[in-house]
Amino acid sequence: MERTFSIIKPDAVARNLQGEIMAMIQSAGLRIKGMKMIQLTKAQAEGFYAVHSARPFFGSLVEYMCSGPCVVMCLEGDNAVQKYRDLMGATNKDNAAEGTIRKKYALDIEKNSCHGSDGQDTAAVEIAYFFNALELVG
Ligand code: RTP
Ligand code: MG
Repeated sequence: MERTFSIIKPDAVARNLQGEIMAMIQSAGLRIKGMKMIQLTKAQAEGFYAVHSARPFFGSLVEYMCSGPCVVMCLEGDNAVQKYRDLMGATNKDNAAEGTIRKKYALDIEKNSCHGSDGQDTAAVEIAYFFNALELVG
């Protein structure tokens, strides 16, 4: 069993799509081990996406991620990191495969409806960034 971290991003929550995205996650065999709705502060979004701080899109990304509520989740399953990356599809919806969350719901390359950790190490850091032990079920 492996864990990954997911965000249903503000563009999707604004369109009330969190239930449909959670259904896709659960249908893929991933279990939700922790979940909450939050609105990120600028500092929290900058910290979360610090790896992208030198990229030209960083300021816009941070502003967008703070623009409304998100749903953050800890997901668990076999091969959870890759399984959820596959379910999300490519960053740019134009390159995302049929049946993926981004193909179905993303608005553009930035407002792409979901985040998923890119490795087991980053998953552990990201889960700990948003959840304490009492907020995760075993
Ligand atoms: P994420 O981290 O959110 O799961 O997405 P990802 O791995 O597929 O993509 P990444 O390269 O890590 O980029 C993080 C987020 O930044 C926004 N982005 N905007 N304007 C642009 O060219 C651009 N490129 C990326 C997206 O919201 C992307 O998910
Ligand atoms: Mg990424």
